[in-house]
Amino acid sequence: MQTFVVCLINESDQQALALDKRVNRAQAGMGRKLRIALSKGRIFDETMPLFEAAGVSPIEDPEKSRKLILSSTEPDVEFLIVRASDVPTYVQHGGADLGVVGKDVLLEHGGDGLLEPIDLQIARCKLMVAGFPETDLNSRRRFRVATKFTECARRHFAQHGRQVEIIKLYGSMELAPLVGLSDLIVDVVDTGSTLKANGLVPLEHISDITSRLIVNRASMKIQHSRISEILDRISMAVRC
Ligand code: PRT
Ligand code: MG
Repeated sequence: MQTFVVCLINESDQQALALDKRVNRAQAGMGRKLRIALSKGRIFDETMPLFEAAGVSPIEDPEKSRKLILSSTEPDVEFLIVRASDVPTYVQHGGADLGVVGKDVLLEHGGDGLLEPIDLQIARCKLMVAGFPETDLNSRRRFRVATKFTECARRHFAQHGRQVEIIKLYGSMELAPLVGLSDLIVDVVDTGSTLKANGLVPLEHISDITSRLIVNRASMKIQHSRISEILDRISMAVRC
């Protein structure tokens, strides 16, 4: 006869177990190179001058190479090329020790297991509610909101006491109101020209956005001196 043991653990035990797992993963990573997760495109282009000034940059161009792990000018550091929205996940779970990510992605993901020591002050934009110019946000109607930032949108409208229906999209949010899929969108806006080209306007500000350097909390404990030294060099580059 088989015996099953059911073990009930409370929330603080669960958090301690999750931290233990992260520390174990970070310890397992001690023998390997330090990993920095970056996305291609805007973040990569704007991060590189800072990282070059800090003396740590990839020796291959990710736009020309199909490699997802790139060696760097520092023998004990490598770069991981991942999708922008995946950067916090890689860093949170110890697949990478550090990462560069937009505050928009971070607000959406949540900061569990992550430190956010440096505002790199790059890829500046604003997270906004947008829609047609005649929209009255204070009317009592239930708006439909298309966005990839579903958690941010939910929080924002709840804070304003507005009832909304959130529709999850993965891109081209500006299209949704044009075809009647939604009344509003929540998206990042830089120059505003994409909104304008589609007959939309910014209606409400949610948050100013810049890119942040994030660090796995357990990696920071275990490899404190190495990571701090790199953070100091990057902070210096941001200040210059
Ligand atoms: O493309 P993918 O879905 O893989 O990821 P991503 O879109 O998150 O990555 P990417 O590289 O486009 O953006 C990375 C980060 O750059 C974002 O997380 C933001 O923090 C930041 N950033 C800064 C922007 C913009 N400016 C920006 N303008 N991200 C996106 N846009 C898009 C916006 O979504 C809209 O479609 O550009 C359009 C608006 O631009 P304007 O200038 O017309 O207002
Ligand atoms: Mg994009």
